[in-house]
Amino acid sequence: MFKLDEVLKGAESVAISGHVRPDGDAVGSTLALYNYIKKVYPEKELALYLEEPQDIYAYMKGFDEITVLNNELPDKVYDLFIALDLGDIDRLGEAARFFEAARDTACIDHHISNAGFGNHSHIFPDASSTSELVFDLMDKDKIDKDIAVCIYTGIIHDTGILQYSNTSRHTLEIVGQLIEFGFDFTEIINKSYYEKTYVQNQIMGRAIMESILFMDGHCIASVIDHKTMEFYGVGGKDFDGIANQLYKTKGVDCAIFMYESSHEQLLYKVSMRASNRLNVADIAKKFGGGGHKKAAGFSMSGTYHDILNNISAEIEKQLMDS
Ligand SMILES: [Mn+2]
Repeated sequence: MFKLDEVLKGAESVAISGHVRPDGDAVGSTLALYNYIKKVYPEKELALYLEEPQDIYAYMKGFDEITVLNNELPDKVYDLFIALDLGDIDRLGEAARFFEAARDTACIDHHISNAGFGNHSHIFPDASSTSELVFDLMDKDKIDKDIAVCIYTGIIHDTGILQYSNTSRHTLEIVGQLIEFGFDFTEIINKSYYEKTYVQNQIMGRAIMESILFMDGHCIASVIDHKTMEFYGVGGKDFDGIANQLYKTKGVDCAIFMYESSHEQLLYKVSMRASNRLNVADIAKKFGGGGHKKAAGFSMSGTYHDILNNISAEIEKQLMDS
């Protein structure tokens, strides 16, 4: 736990970043903090580094000021680097170089898999989102409508629009304070959360159609291979919501969705969703990934069937213990 003002004090240059393949919470929390520091400490040199965010988030202030991570980054040493919404430095991607070079480092996060890193850490696995933690750290009088929109976005994305069990009374009280700023929250939910492109809907349909039920109907799994991705012209960012949709299947305790992230290396990106009977954060951690008890992910190489067998063995162990 730390005080934002104290961590920022003395830092003339500050860099902020969130996890690779940034989701609503990663984009929302980093932009909220970026806008806040820019407003409260205009004298500080400030940069926000992220992997290219989806343009569904372009309504947030500061979106155009994000430095998109690519291979031509400056050799810059920041006084302070703040990592948000990630449980492991590896999840910073190319921004890790700034973290390693920085004179001082801080971490704000809510992943249960976060063992703690950085000189200052603010890690609360019970928090709905990093955006909620960012709100807690801010001086409430200095939050404006633009900052509120960013925090709101992060909270609704990480709580499945205030429905997951990570939604607390505190979360709802924050949301109550945020909507008093008078932004169009219905529009934010529709455009950034529900809206899908035609091919995104098609690929979700395909994943559901070809899914398989196993373990007596307790598990559901689906895979999208490289060939199918090429056919539809889709990539990692087009699969949001598929694991959640699979999980909605009646009787299912665990949903597994994977896609081939590298055909050459036979590498799959795996997303898992689970009921109270399982802790998929533990499974993800075992395979080098991370996340939350009910939603986690990792990458694994091998064939689809090998990977599924590896995961199934872990699920079986947990179901037997539960
Ligand atoms: Mn998050």
